[in-house]
Amino acid sequence: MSMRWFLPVPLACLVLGAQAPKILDAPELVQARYRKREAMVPMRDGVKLFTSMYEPRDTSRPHPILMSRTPYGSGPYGPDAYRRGVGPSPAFAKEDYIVVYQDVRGRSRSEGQFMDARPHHPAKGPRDTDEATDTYDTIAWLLANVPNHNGRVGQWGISYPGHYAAQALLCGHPALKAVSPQAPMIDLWEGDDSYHRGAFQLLANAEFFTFFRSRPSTPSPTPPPLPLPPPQRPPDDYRWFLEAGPVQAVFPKMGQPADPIWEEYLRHHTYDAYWQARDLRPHLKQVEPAVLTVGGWFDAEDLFGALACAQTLTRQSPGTTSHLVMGPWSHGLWARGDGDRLGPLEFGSKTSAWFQQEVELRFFNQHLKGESGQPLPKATVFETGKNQWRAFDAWPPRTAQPRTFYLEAQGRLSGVKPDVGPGAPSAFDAFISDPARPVPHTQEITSGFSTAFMAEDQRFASRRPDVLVYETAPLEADLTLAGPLRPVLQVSTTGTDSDWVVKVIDVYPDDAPDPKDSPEGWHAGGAQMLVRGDILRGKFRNSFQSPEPFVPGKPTEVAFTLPDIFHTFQKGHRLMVQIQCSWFPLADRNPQTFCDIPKAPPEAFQKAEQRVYRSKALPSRLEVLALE
Ligand code: PG9
Repeated sequence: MSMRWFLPVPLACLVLGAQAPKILDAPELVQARYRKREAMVPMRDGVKLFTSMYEPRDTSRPHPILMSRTPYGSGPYGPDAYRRGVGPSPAFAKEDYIVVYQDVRGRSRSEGQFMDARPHHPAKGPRDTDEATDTYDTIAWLLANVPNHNGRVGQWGISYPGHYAAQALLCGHPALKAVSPQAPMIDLWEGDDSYHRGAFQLLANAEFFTFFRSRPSTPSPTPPPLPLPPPQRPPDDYRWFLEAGPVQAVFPKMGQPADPIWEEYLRHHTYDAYWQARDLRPHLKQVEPAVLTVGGWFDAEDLFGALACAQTLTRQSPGTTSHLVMGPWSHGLWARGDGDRLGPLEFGSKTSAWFQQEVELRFFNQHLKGESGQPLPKATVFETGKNQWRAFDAWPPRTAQPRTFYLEAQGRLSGVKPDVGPGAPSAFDAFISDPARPVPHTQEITSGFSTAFMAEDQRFASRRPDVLVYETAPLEADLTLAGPLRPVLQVSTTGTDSDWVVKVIDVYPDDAPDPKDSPEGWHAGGAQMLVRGDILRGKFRNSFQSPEPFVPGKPTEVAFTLPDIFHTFQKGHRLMVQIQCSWFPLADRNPQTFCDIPKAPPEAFQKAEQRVYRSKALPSRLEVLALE
């Protein structure tokens, strides 16, 4: 039964906005409270990993260990160089955890060879290693070499460090009692950073690999070469990437050698053994530690991973104490900032500070310090549109009911299945998809991977002839959607491949009032605010491993799942669906001819006429879960 109740936290805290705890926001304050040590920790194969430990100077009682493992550098380096703060958030500043930071194998000051999202190997020999054994060996070393610990270890991390936290769940060390994978990469091809259902995440990867320069493995723990300076691009990525042409021309145009991992990503453009080996989901079974998975509804990088981690644990590891928190956050916003707004959206409370104090700190204190108190709910989820936290005993909520919205003529979206015959002239909508003029993913004229598009007004797109728009009449009552969204499109194309982008949008009434400090030039009246959008590369519609061409002109079903939402479309608003065949430069362009896209020559990029059917026999629709 889902419980509509405020979380076990003083309501005033929510209404007044959780007061961020006093933070140790300066190295000297950290140094006054913690003693820092550094060590090269030996793994079972002899490789040593750089590890720094911040040990509380208060030795009057034993303290738990809280660890984070990173490929981004765990500096500042040097026993006298202190971090500005220690732990997952300012709420931990005075909690006196023994906080440990480690460079993963092959990165920064650690020895060994780095491997991107290193696959987990369940069956290993005594000297074989992976992230699980590196975590196990590190925990064993810490317990044997760090004084004054209480024998209990936790791990946390956001994004790539979140991925290593998820990998830690597989390590099997009995002292590991609590883990918080936050925006973890779980499947880089299906929905996390590298691809989304086969569409290469061009902009994010171009940005990432210009700073994450993977260095050739060097056995000595010497600092990696400084990253190449980020390439200077003119402030218009849409134009810059369009003029760059096919995706393999991007790094040469940046004047930089292509990064080896970027090259690896492009070589593996289907869901082949390379990606299947990196999918953590099959291994998330019989997980012993308690788990707090954290994600953001507006996270453009690893929203998929957070939901996949939590839902896989629920399905495959029922004995695990597993909690999910989904807040109104972009990537990692829960660990910084107030979390009270995002672009034009306002959330009415300091959601990040509340999460840090009332959820994350409680989770670790309960499992690592044995603090009593009400256990966290199974799911603590922020309801956008109503701006309230809600707790459920399952996610999606057990009481959410399936509903279907059908595409109809004149751009209508309704709960009524169309009864138009298949041959009727009005049984479809059509547009020309031109790879030379792809639909932008944002109206911003910008350079760099801005994630503002996740909560952006889509009126710039709905005015284009190559974007189909369907919307309900003004809602007569609030409509709350809670869970995944599943577009089921009946389409045809004159090409042999195409991408399909579906966006679910909250349309504000024309008289909607502007928020108090709304962005310059934006008005709430008539706004078409993106709630969720995602993409499927059409040739993977039936199989991620074995792409199939479209038969030109043949009606074909294209169905996929968009990541969950928890959003109330308020009475008077409209539910809108937009459909398009490009989302650029967020995703690379599809030549719309069936080919090895990373190697596609410019001449492979062809216009195509796209049809979306909406007849009785070919009903295109959006399947949702609605909460009464
Ligand atoms: N999610 C980010 C990322 C990881 C791996 C590849 C590309 C991006 C990150 O760690 O921030």
